[in-house]
Amino acid sequence: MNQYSNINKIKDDFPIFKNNPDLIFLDNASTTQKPQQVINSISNYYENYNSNIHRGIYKIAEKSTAIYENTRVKTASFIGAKQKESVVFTRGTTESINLIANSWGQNLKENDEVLITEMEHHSNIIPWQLICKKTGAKLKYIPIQEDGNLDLIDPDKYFNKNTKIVSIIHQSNVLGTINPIRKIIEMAHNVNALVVLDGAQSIPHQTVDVSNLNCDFFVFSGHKMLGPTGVGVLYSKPELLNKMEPFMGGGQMISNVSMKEATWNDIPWKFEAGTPSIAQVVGLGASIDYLLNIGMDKINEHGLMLLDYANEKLKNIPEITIYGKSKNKGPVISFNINNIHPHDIAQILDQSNIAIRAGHHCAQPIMKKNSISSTNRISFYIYNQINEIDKLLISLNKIIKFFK
Ligand code: C6P
Repeated sequence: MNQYSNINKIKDDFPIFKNNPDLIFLDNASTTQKPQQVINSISNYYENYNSNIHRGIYKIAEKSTAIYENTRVKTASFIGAKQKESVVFTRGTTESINLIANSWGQNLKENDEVLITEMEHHSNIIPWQLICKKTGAKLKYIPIQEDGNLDLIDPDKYFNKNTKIVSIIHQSNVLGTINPIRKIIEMAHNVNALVVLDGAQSIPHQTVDVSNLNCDFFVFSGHKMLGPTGVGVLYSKPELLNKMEPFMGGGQMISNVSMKEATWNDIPWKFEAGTPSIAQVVGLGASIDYLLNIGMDKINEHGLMLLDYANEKLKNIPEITIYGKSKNKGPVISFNINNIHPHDIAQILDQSNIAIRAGHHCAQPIMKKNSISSTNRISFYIYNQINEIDKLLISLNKIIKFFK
């Protein structure tokens, strides 16, 4: 038993809920709120040892360097990476995928194939569209079925000797679907393709072990797992990172620079150009401590309990259509209400201090597949409670009545 054995107490750690006592925050897939422990770690850095890293030969600079590098070790352990050199700090999932597409993507040639899926976030579509345009490689999509699962019935249609990289969302930010990544990694490796896993939505809710999964790249953002914005992670195997060219130049990513050329620092620093997001990395470390203190299994269980509760209630409202009915889902529900625009719904809910997301959720291919332009989306995290879902349902029922 630790102080978090009572999940209801967790909310007390989040100052935003003290400052906004009526706030019902159901937009956690977009970004999560921050516990006092994370906020304190960032203020502590600025108040007590603010300094650049890897540069200063004075006490506070040595402290900030040590904490930054210790967070790399902590992050490696959090995701099951065997070496700390596998962890590159970026500004977020989007930057991590752009790094892979630009650095590793330089290997692509005409007729090579990049395989993604119809349920990707734009951050896992656009970087590949850009590099395919540059190299002449083809971008192929695994389709989504009616139920929100990927159509993997005939894998030979998608995985073949030309497939060089498979970049796939671990848990959909719209449908909630948790993809069968072990099977996908196996199918990709059978044709010698590498696998990028977009873990932006999975890492906040479940234990991910990159070594056990044997994925080649794993990417995520700090701000969706109680950490600050402006920090993310790119995990890869050292042998791959060593072969890749840098993504951005400048700062500590070099070993030696002459007027004509340069050689590169060792990994992971080869990929960390310029002054990194030091305070944000410190905050990420505090968020990992916070999550581990509660326990990822407990976090997962709580999210799924809320998901089941909300799903049961929403599916019994005839005016509501839910998108994504996979049996293996994370705590996200996208839905529409007959003839009421999601933006109207979100705006009305906001009058009752209920924050949900309405829009295409940066996943327009899913919208097009369902012949819609947007949905409402609710997404849960550790501080959400059943009574908040009940309040949401009361408001939704009122909205439905009003528009009838
Ligand atoms: N999805 C959402 O409301 P960044 O912005 O780089 O931290 O994360 C981008 C990203 C990449 N992949 C997935 C699966 C994501 O869900 C996101 C961010 C937010 O759904 C903002 S659009």
